[in-house]
Amino acid sequence: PSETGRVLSIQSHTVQGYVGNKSAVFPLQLLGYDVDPINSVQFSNHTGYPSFKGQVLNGQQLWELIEGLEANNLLYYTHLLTGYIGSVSFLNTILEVVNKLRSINPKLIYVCDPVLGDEGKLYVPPELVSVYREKVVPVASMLTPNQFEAEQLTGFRIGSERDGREACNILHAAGPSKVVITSIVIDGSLHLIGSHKKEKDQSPEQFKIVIPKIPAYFTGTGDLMTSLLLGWSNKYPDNLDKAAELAVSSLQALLQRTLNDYRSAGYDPQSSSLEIRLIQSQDNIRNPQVAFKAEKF
Ligand code: PLP
Ligand code: PXL
Repeated sequence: PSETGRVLSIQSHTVQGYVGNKSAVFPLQLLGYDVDPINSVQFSNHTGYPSFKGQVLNGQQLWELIEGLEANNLLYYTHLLTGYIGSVSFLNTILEVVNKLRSINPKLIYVCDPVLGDEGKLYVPPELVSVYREKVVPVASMLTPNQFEAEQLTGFRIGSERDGREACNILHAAGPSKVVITSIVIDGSLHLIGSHKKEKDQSPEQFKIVIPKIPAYFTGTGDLMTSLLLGWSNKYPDNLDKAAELAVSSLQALLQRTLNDYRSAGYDPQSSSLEIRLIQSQDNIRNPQVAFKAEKF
């Protein structure tokens, strides 16, 4: 494995529970990265609860933090990581951040989870879709959409594995050399599809990992998955399949622990969204046992 790095992670913060930076920062630290979090919001809890309170950072305020870092020569990063973004103005400022970081480190890797929605529903303002499609995807190094997001970004309906691979091809043509569609539901099981275009005029190396669907709903798993993919794909830059095996195996061990803990406490895991047992799963993050193998196409 090669060197680790310095990650600027611009995501949500929740006081209680694990989504956004709360879900992404600790795993990256466990994997040996220096992580500098910028909290795009600070909320009491995630928005799936009946209510929440808190503050939202605007694009101007994000830029102030970047200027503060720049004034002290603290803007050298190997990676930028972004997740849920709630407004066009904030997303446009992220684009300025990408440019600024690349002016300091031209090799900066931008890992983008293009959070738009899930299961047929948008949960961001619809104007964000075209900004992601036209401006963000082209500058991303690695993209981790779910099925719905890949469809929104390509305009291509995904109904099969073959469609998933084609969606990856379309996304590669727009910019990112690594694409991981984190979940496509096929015949009741989840398929992750990974795609690495190593050379401009070569077809990408593609693989799938079949994941059993766990009968519960979790929040923060997408954010965790993207952070693990960043962490492992940087350690194995030419083996996206191996990186994805490690990430999926960590995540599945954590989800099983979460489910078991809720069950042994007498909760019905299907009754509401479960808070992931992130801290308790630190060994599964540091040293995942690969239980899910990638199958190359
Ligand atoms: N939930 C489960 C059970 C998963 O296995 C995965 C990814 O592997 C995810 C969620 C993450 O998917 P998404 O990016 O749609 O949140
Ligand atoms: O995991 C995505 C996410 C990010 N940020 C906030 C959230 C959620 C999911 O609920 O509430 C504030």
